[in-house]
Amino acid sequence: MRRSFSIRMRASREGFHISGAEGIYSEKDIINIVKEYTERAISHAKGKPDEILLTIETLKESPKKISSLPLCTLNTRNLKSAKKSAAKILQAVGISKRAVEEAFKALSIGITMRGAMLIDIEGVRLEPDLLRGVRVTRMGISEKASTVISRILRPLNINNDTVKEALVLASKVHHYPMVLGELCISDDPNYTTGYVASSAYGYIRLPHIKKRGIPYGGRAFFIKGGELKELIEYLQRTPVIINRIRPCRAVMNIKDILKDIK
Ligand code: WAQ
Ligand code: MG
Repeated sequence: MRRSFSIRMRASREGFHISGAEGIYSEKDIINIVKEYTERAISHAKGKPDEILLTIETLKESPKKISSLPLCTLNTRNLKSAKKSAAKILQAVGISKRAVEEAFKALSIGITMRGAMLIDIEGVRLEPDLLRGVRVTRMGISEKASTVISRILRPLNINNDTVKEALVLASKVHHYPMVLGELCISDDPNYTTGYVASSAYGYIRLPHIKKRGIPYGGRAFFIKGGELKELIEYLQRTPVIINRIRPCRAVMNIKDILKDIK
């Protein structure tokens, strides 16, 4: 078996996070990826880092190969309709209104966690470290699948690292049956599109889920019953690589999305 490596980058200034990236690669790619990640770290819009951490780690198990979630973009035009649509989709997969409200509340108090909240379907927070959350790592996309997704996203004008990396993360997360849904809002003050994801409806982009200028965001994973420790172990440690791309569609409305439950 060919060895795989998890390569991760984290750049910060005075302890504050500036940028990060990660993927799973083979040995021949290491030098190029380190160069690419370093360039990203020193040329981020948030400014120059004073520390760049690079981790290159051999994976002890071969990565699990999975498909990406199907992707689409909702036609939301303002904060109110984006929030309403997010709530509708999350409730359609069995998450209570209270849990959705809890997530929006926690995402609006202005604290940025490094990882995600875990919320049960009734709205109870389950992550062991309430300040840090649970960080998903050890995921990537094969070179072929990356080329395919770029070719699909380009005509939709969304072929950028932010979308691709969020789709890879969500595809890993929602492969685990205990995860029912996800709400994500970027912490970048200029990035106002977020998403909701679920294995039932896929990755649904939500334009205007955030007011421009807000410097915090976050992720909430909605969890149904099961072994929490194993879920966290999967999210943090199991290597997963996307090697097949499912359909990506242009702009849709909420009715059409809720109609075609997979
Ligand atoms: N694991 C768990 N939570 C994370 C991780 C991770 N690996 N990375 C980030 N988070 C949490 C953390 O609280 C961040 O503040 C928050 O998510 C947002 O992270 O298709 O850029 O990296 O156009 O700012 C959505 C893309 C962009 C929508 C998401 O997230 C689209 C984005 P960010
Ligand atoms: Mg960010």
